[in-house]
Amino acid sequence: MAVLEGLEFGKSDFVLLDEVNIEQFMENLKLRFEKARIYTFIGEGVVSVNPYKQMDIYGKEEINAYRGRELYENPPHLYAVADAAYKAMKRRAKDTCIVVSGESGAGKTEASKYIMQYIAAITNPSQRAEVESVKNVLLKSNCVLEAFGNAKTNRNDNSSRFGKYMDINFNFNGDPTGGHINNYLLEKTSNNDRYSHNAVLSALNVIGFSEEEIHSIYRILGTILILGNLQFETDRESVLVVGMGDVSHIAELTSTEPDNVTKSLLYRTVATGGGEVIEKGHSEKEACFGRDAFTKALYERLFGWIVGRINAVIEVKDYNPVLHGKNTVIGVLDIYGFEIFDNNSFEQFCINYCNEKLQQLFIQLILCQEQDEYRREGIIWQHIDYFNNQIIVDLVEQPHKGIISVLDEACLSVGKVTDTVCLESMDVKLGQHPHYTSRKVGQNSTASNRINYILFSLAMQLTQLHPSFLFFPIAVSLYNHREPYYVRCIKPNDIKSPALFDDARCQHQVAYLGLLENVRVRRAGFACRQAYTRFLQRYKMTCENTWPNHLMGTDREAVEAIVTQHGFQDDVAYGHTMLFVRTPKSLFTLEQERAALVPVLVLFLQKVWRGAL
Ligand code: AD9
Ligand code: MG
Repeated sequence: MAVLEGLEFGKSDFVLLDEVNIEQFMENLKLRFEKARIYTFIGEGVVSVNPYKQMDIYGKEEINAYRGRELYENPPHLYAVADAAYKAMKRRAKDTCIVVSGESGAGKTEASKYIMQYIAAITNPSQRAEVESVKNVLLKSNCVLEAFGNAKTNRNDNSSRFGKYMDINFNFNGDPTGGHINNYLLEKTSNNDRYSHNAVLSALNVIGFSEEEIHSIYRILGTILILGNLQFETDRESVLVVGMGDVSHIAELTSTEPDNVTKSLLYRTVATGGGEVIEKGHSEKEACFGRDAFTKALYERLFGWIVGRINAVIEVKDYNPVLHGKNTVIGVLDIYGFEIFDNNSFEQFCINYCNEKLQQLFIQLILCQEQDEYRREGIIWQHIDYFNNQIIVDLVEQPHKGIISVLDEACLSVGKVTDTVCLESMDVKLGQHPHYTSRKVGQNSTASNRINYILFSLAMQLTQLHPSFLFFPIAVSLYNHREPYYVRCIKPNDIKSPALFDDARCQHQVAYLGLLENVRVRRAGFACRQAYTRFLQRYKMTCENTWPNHLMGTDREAVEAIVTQHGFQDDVAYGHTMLFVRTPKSLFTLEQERAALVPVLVLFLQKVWRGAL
């Protein structure tokens, strides 16, 4: 077990706490943060506390220390998790994914980048040019995506306003052959100047954007900027654009006529009851909503196009499974963290809903599935209670009465439904829900008109653009079939200080991330499991009774023979179809022995083939 660190740094795995309770958990987390130990394991996952200062722990030396090693040989680190996912992919041809979660500013994006850098550093030892170029694009794409998709908020100076699921594809050698980026819900309410123009330009060039494409990006950005500042005025019942110079400028940038611009800003097309299509003028307020929705749509499309363009460069080409073996994947999921502002809009609703979905998946995979598997396999197990946030997810997405469904209904009749009607409908449908609090219009100063604004832009998006959050379930199902590895990020304080561990804030995050339950399940359970046949195949050479073939009745008996010969029978339980191992140390001993035997065996077989034996 991670013995390399002394106890003065606390326990390097929460599983090793003397007692699993919130006091001990918090004490350990705080001690480690204060001793600049920002990572702590929970089994194969890692808890990370944002240090808010540069740490000297991401260099070549650390990369080499973690490369190809077992999880518990080194102190906890992102690299240990990245390496575990990589090994699972390489050794067992498993598709894996690393899910990085935590609230806004907790360090998810930084963690994802270190993970990507680690994977890039340990692959392609022979420096093949085509693999290097894939790695280059994958790494550079972060800079471009952040330049267009991040913004300063009061929670995080470099906040991701989009969710990113980056897949890296590998060949049988374990070298990256390509990748794919899925982006979800770009929040479009801010622009960002954090990224130096030159760095972004150079990244665009490396990725392969042509001069013409880069020029088009700037034209669209110009349009968005001017459009966002357009004002309207009402002159005797009709609505006009203030400042026709801007309209001409937009027309020029978008290669159209000024008339088309004004028309699309001031009118909408409506179908009458008799099937006739007419143009109806906007009110001043509607024109403002339309302008905002259009600006956002343009920005979203630009961003989507950039992501698509990067994907076209890195997509796996000419992959022949017969020649190249199974194409395996590691995904890294970095979504916008849970956030609450003083004024929360539809975006916060979507962001927080996504986070609830992620937590639900974590619960399903780590807590439910784990316990289900023990039950299925007949392993004696004491059930552990945990808060299941399914009830919150239901509040949002239940058919016919969830919040989305109420909003949907209201969207179908925009113009007729007022804020009050919509809120009342929520009260009727959700009033009995234990986690629902009724909101009355005017109850707080920001609520009025908010809903109408939300509905209008939602209606625009639903009918025209399909906001990507609706596709979030696809992201969820994408990683449902993969072996998940978790990085759970914690934000130590709200003032971005490297020296402050705000106990209450941290404890709150530990609670809603379900970390204590995670430790309990992990501790009561078994770190590793393997089907008998697979276990036998891999380790039969380490036991004289099973090599080259066993003569026992069943594979399970043969596995028992291996376990007993290596003396870790007290560390395992036998299920119906698989072996459960409590601590990874036992498997590690077996792995080492196997690694030592493989070359001897190869030599032996070579001699047999040459007829020397
Ligand atoms: V949001 O949901 O996108 O708003 P993130 O992604 O969780 O949020 P981010 O990774 O952007 O947070 O981290 C916020 C800031 O914390 C960074 O800009 C760094 O200044 C700081 N940070 C985070 N992790 C580290 C780290 N490992 N080392 C040093 C860090 N600084
Ligand atoms: Mg982020």
